[in-house]
Amino acid sequence: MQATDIIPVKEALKLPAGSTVKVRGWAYRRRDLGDKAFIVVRDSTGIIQAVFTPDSPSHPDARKVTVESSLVVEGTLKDDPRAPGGKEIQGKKLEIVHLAENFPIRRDASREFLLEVRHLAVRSRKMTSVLKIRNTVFEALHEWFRANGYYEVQGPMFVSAAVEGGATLFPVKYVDGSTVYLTQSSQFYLEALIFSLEKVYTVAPSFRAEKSRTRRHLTEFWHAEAEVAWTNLEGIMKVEEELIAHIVRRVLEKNAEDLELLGRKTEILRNVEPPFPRLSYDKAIEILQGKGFKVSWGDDLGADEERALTEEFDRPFFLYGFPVQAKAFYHKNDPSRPEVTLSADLLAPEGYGEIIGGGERIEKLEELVEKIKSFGLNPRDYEWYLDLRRYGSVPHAGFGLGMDRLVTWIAGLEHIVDSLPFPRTVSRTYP
Ligand code: NSS
Repeated sequence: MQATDIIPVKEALKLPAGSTVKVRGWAYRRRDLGDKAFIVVRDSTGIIQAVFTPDSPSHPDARKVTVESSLVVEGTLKDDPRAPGGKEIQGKKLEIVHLAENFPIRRDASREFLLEVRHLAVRSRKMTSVLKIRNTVFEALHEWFRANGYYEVQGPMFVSAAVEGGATLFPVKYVDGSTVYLTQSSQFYLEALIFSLEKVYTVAPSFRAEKSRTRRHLTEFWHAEAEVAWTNLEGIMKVEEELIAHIVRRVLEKNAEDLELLGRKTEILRNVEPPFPRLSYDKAIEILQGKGFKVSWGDDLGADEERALTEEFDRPFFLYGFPVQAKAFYHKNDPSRPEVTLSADLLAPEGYGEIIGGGERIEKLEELVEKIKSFGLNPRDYEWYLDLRRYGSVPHAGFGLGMDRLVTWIAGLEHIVDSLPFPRTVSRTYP
């Protein structure tokens, strides 16, 4: 390789002092100190400082550079403990590719403003690290499913019936004038596909018209879902814990620098090894009552209750055995205790709460029809789903994992909107 080839900043920082290097990127910081012009160059791999003194023919240009200008810098590497990465480029040549206008984002920018200029804010070092972690999370998920005999499939985004209750459906006026909805979950389509492929998964957006403005709700979120024939609740919980452990291990391996930049403490992430602890809903109610929560058996547990339960654990844990009325109609009731479902949520520790919902499905036609009716729904709206119980029905189970929630927890973020580049919430669809 010739010394003047453009190389990534991260590679440049590894070379010995005296090397000639050429890097390109954007001006992350810019200042003059006496007659020296300093430019910190940022590329996708890191940042490096370049200094231009008056003896360089590029010195006048270096003084003109504005924050976020795109540029190519060439010079000699020098050790400098004060510079980021411990090295500095003594600048010889500077090519300004584009002189940026006055960049609107300042250090004291408010959270709301940063969301308004998200198309620019995604350049921040914090956001870059989150997106690198997110990339590993998605990559590791595919890696695990593929290594374990799953087929990746795709369901439709336009659907005609609710999976997770009518209250959060997004109606869309369809081309023929009818009303259809954006999907809340691909579960029913995955259930149809286990009859040929047995083990399937998908990663796709799901849509929920959530009115709740919380730190963990998006109106459009990335949903990883899996469905497995011939298995039960215990079987699917094993799948979930193996999958999550694999993803976390990969992030620890690949994103140590990003976790550090985000100030993420990694002790808890290192605890993420199967088997995960299991807490029954019954016990959870006792714990919550002991902590002074006004909850009684049968109630759904909200974010506050979940947060209180996470204080009891230093790793992800399963909450199982939810009451029938607290879970969607498709969950199978426990034959030995019909008032509870064969379902489990996986909760992340440190206050984060639910990241997965899953469980066993009803495989008998009559039982499913009865349950649909008992939820006040019309079996006719679920004709094709009922068909799956008419032709070679089998016991099966599955789950849905909120990828944005998973990234939020792994990266230790305060709010789900920071786990993806362009969040969609109750109050935001721009940029
Ligand atoms: O409603 S879920 O608990 N379950 C389902 O949708 C099942 N039909 C999935 C399945 O078994 N195939 O949602 C699953 C997960 C949940 O644990 C969250 O992590 C995530 O999806 N989720 C969300 N993330 C972000 N924002 C919103 N609004 C949201 N809703 C669910």
